Amino acid sequence: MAAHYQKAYFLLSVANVEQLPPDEGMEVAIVGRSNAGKSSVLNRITQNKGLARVSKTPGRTQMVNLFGLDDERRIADLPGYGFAKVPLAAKKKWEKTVDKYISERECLKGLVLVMDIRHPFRDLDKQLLSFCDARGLPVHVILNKADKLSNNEIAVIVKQAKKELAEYHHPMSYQLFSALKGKGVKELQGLLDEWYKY
Ligand SMILES: Nc1nc2c(ncn2[C@@H]2O[C@H](COP(=O)(O)OP(=O)(O)OP(=O)(O)O)[C@@H](O)[C@H]2O)c(=O)[nH]1
Ligand SMILES: [Mg+2]
Repeated sequence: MAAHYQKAYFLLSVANVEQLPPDEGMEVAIVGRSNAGKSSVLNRITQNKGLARVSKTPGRTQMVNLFGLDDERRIADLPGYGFAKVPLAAKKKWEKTVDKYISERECLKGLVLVMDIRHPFRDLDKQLLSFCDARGLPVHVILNKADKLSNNEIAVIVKQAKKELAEYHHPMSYQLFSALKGKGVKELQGLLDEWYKY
C-alpha cells in the first residue's frame, strides 16, 4: 500500500557501518551506480520530493542515508558507485562499506538495484548481483529512466535483462521504471510490501 511509504522520514546518515542503528527489524537497501537515480526512485515511491537529495553531480550521496517507515522498517540509500572522478581511496572505502553492509546486516531483506536503462549491467552491478546471489539475498533490478528510450529500445534491454538475471542461482527480478514520469511505482511498492511483510 502506497500509504506506508508516504510516511517515510529521515532517520540518520552514517559514514561507517558501525554507526548504523541496531541490526533489528527489517531493512531494504537501494543501491546502484552514481547518477542512476537511486534518490529519485526513493522520492518517487515515498511521494516526497524532498526526502533524498537528488543531484546533477554524480557521487553526491557518500554516506549511508537511513529512512524510517515505522519502528521496525527502514530504507537505506547507499552511496553510488562507478563514478570515474572519485579518488581511489574513496572507491575503496565505498567497497568496504557496501561489502560489510551487505554481508553482515541481518535485518537486510533485499536489495533494490537501480540502473540507468541506457547503461545497464555494468561490471560493478554484476559484482553486486553475484555477491547477493552468494548470500542468498533477493535483488530487484530497477531499469530507471525508461522515459529516455523508445519502446523498441526498451524491448532490447528487457531481453538483455532476462538473459543476465537467468545466470544466478537465486531468482532475481526486474522492472521498468521512470522516476521522472512515475512509471512502475505500484509494481515496486508491491514488491516492497512483500519484503516488509505488510
Ligand atoms: N529522465 C530521467 N531522469 C532521471 C530519472 N531519475 C533520475 N533522473 C535524473 O538523474 C540524475 C541523478 O538522479 P539521482 O536521483 O540524484 O541519482 P543517484 O543515483 O541518487 O545519484 P548519486 O546519489 O549521486 O549516486 C538527476 O539529474 C535526476 O533528475 C528518470 O526516471 N528519468
Ligand atoms: Mg543519491
